[in-house]
Amino acid sequence: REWTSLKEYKEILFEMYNGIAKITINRPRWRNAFTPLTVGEMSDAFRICRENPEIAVVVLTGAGDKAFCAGGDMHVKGRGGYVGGDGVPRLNVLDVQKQIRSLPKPVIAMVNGYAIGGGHVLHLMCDLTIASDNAIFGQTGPKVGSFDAGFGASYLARIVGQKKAREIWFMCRQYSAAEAERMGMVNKVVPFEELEDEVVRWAEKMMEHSPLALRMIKAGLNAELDGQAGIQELAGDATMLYYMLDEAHEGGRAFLEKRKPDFKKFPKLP
Ligand code: 2NE
Repeated sequence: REWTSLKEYKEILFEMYNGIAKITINRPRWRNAFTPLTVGEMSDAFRICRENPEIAVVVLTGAGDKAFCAGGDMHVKGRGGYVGGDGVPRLNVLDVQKQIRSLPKPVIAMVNGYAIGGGHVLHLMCDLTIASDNAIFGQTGPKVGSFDAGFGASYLARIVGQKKAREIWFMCRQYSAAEAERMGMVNKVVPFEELEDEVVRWAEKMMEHSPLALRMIKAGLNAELDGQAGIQELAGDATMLYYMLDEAHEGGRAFLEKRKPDFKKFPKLP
């Protein structure tokens, strides 16, 4: 399979194949732990995934055969956040979580090894998780002086239930791919050598389906949990669809033509 590079970065790879974009955290020496730069680059790539109409499905993964992502890079964890080249502490991974959540296209986590801490939350945020049989999942926050009480807590609990979510955070254990699948946070486990093929198969299957239907379903599933922000997403999609109708254009045209709009001709469906 020939992936072509979409943009060059320092700490991630950003590639595309047949309508599928792949974002790879590329710091295998540190189990793909992220720095503010890694996260800034991911944010830029996810923005491009949203904007580029050629991209139908996005895959998030880690380089190598050891880790998907081991969370924030502890070497640069300072007071107030992870410190980047500009000396400013940040927790910009939370912005990427929101980007994945609101991206109007399916995002698949291709978990190829450890998904730990903030890396575990990243896989949770993805719409689907396909894991290789060597994948290991877990939170470490309370052990290493951190926590994610946002999506990392409440969305985790929505997926695995309150008791398991509390166990995962309070005990800081590691879970096998099979256990994660049983808990409902992994869609499928395959041998490591088959991981990418399986993910591409899932992506291509979704690409046979109506992109608008997938978009609306994702927004609807989010809206139930995300309060006003979730309703805003769903409402934005409703507005987009409305703008596709003559009824919406009549209003705009009438304004520009300095006449009263004629909305009477439009159907009032039951
Ligand atoms: C991931 C894990 C379990 C892998 O273990 P193993 O035995 O396969 O590898 P090892 O030897 O621990 O790691 C290999 C190298 O990667 C570095 C290690 O320090 C080691 O470096 P050297 O000793 O060879 O020099 N490395 C691994 N993870 C790193 C990290 N996160 N930051 C910096 N360097 C890292 C094992 O490595 C592990 O448990 N890692 C730590 C996982 C962790 O606690 N992550 C932070 C959680 S907090 C967080 O991510 C977070 C949050 O809670 C809330 C908001 C945002 C972020």
